[in-house]
Formats: sequence, C-alpha cells, structure tokens
Amino acid sequence: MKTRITELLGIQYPVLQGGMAWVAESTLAAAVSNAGGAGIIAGGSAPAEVIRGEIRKAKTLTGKPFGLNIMLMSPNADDLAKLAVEEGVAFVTTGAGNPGKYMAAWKAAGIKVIPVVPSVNLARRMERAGADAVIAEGTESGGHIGQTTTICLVPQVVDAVSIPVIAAGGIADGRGLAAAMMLGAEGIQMGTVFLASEECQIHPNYKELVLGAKDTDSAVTGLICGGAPCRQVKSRFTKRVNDLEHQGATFEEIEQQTLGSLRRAVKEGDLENGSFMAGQIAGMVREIRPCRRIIEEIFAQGEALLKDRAAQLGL
Ligand code: TUI
Repeated sequence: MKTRITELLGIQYPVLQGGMAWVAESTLAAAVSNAGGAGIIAGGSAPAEVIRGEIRKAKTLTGKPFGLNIMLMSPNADDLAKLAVEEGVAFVTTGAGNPGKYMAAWKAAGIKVIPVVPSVNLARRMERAGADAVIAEGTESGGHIGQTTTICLVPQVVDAVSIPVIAAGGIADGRGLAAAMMLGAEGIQMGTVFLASEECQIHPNYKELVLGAKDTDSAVTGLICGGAPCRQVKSRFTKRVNDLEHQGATFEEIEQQTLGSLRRAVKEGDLENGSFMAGQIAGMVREIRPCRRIIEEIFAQGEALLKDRAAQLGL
C-alpha cells in the first residue's frame, strides 16, 4: 500500500504507533519501525534527558525512521521541541495543543511535523503553519480526546486540507484500516492494539485489562470539571473520579486523584488508583502479538477487503 504517508516517512506500511505517554518507549517504537511502520517515542512529562536516552536506545535497536511525540500541555514541551532537533528524529507528532511556535525550527532541521488534530479548524491552522500531514483523531481514542468520532472527523478533515490525513481512533484490524482509507485517509495511527503487543513494556495488569475489556468497558473522566477529557478502561478509579465530578468536586480535587495516575497504571498496575488509558476498540483486542504480526495481519486483511469488497457487494 503506497500513499503520501509511506512516501513522506520512508516506511513500508502507512501506520503510525500512537504516542502514548509512559508507554511508548524505545523497545516498542523500534519494534514498530522494524516491522515497517513508524514507531514513536512519547515524551510525556519526562525530563528531556530521559527521553534523549530512549531516542539513543531506539537508534541502536533500529535503523528505520522513528518519531517523537510531544504532549504540548506538558511543562517539558519546550525542552522536547529542542531535543527533537538535537537528536534529529525523523518526525514529530504533537498532541493536546497547537505546536505552531516550534514549526519553523523543526522544518529548518528537516524534521517532518504531524500534529494530532481533533477538529477541522485546527487541521486548517496546522496546514497553514506548514505541517506535513495531520492525524485526525476521533473521540474513540484512548487518553486525552476531542469530541468528534473518527468516521465523522476524518472525511471532514480530508475535505478541508490538501496535506495527507492519518486516521486515528477505533482502528485495530483490517476492517478499520479499510474504512479509514475509504474515508480518504492515507494512513492510520493505532495505540490500543500496540498496548497488547509482546514488545510493549507496560505492567501485566494493564495488558490484562485491555484484553479483558468488552465494548462498553470504556469511561471518560474530565468532562465536568474542566481539564482534559480522558478515555480509559472502566475501573474503580474512573467510577470514583466521575462520582466526584458529579458531586461537584473542584478541578484541584480531581487533579489530586488523576496526577500520576497514568504512571501508576503503566509502572505499578495499580487497579485502585491507576488510569489505564485505552480506546473503545479495546473490546476487540483479544491477544498479545508481536508488533510485526499485528501490522502484517492488519494490512493483509485490510488490503484484501479493499480489493474484494465491491465484488462481494455485487458492484
Ligand atoms: O494528546 C492526546 N492524547 C493523550 S495526551 C495524554 S497524557 C495526559 N495526561 C494527563 C492528562 C491528560 C493527558 C494522554 N493521551 N491526543 C491528541 C489530542 N490532541 N487529543 C486532543 C488533542 C487536542 C485538543 C485540543 C489538540 C489540540 C487542541 O487545541 C489546540 C488549539 O489551539 O485549539
């Protein structure tokens, strides 16, 4: 499958691994890149020197291109923006904000820039600012989310910009890939399915929760008290936070619960106080596979569907 995304990034399959804070480290990123996709190291809120270490480790694990994700709400964003240039990563993806102020420096360094956008408005602004592509991320995604579903967002973004669009949110098999391509996307980004990969280094409790989740086991916190709406696997933690929000808790009271909750999930598997971020598609993720198998199976299924579906429908 060749698209402007395979061309832009010099990769075999037009698939990016989600930039999952605390989760997306060198082993996972290198495995995805070695399998022909685009692996990503997430900066999260880690100190830049820790992330420099991960980037350097990834360089020893793969000769293929990989990227850096910068979470723009994080206080380390300026440091990571500089780090991307110093370490010469192939591309940067950004989330939770507008990366406009970094764009000139990244472009001058030859780094491809691919912001995550939850809306047509931001997609347009990013194209004007010089983005090479955008990731249109639907509300089905795990973690910090916008409001619009993938099936509604992707074609609207495709119509609004000329740069290539990568679809994210709710994609974990060849059907999702084929659907994304039919909406006009030229690539996909997946996070949740890579949580359930052999190379993903998260706590075993996290993987078990993803594998055990059913279609309705997804909860969003942060919808009432401000801050960032955040999708996770339903748990005693999400019930507690949502109950507090409904009871009129302040932003600070909620923050007390959520601060450090992703780290507690990833590192400690803390079922009481951890935030196990995952998308709605967790309900369909049923087995742990190596990244290479995940990617090869998705593209084999997706390509077959794209070729055969019209005939199956008698068209
Ligand atoms: O960023 C994400 N997903 C994330 S970040 C994250 S870490 C976190 N930790 C604690 C609390 C919250 C998050 C976990 N998951 N996805 C990309 C994304 N970007 N989703 C939504 C947005 C977004 C939202 C508003 C991007 C831009 C924006 O507005 C910018 C503007 O200027 O209008």
